[in-house]
Amino acid sequence: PSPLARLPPRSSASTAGKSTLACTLGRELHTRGKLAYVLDGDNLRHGLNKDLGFAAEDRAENIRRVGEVAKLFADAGLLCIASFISPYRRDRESCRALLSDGSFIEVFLNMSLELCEARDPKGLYKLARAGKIKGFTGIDDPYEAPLNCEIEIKELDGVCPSPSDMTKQVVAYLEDKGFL
Ligand code: GGZ
Repeated sequence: PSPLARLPPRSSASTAGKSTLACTLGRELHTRGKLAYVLDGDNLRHGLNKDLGFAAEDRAENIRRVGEVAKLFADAGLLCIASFISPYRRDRESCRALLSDGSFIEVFLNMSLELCEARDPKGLYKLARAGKIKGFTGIDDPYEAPLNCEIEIKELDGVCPSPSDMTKQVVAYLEDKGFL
């Protein structure tokens, strides 16, 4: 199969399900005998990108490095799953331009702010609403929804699809395009 680099699920911000989907999808790909690796804030923002914060230029640099790392993984023949907010369209498009045609698959987790905020497992929205975190995506920082994503996963009647249903949607796309 052609190398795949996927960048990046949207969330209206945190808690839209991007990390959960990335993890479930990664496991499904491994089960199918594919080499896959998940890039996530948890493994990049504590290491390679630990010098970066959340200002627009830092987010741009975060995603630029993610794209370059994803490209290296793709060159090595791995399926790379990148789950970042990546709120700016131009940053996502720069990553798309790095990769060969068809190998950048943008997955848009189209979840409402209400749904994300209602979950809030780390209490980050609460802190952002209280003004204790500034520049929080969805509260006082923008999210530019994609105009041309390959896959859009939507909430249904105010409920986020299960990780398994989200994974099925991505797997169906990958099968259709011959990656699996
Ligand atoms: C958005 C923030 C912020 C601000 C800390 N805005 O739920 P989480 O905790 O684990 O996911 C969020 C994560 C986003 O990091 P990314 O590297 O994906 O962001 S970007 O692509 O925009 O560079 C959240 C936490 O970091 N977090 N402060 N101000 N999310």
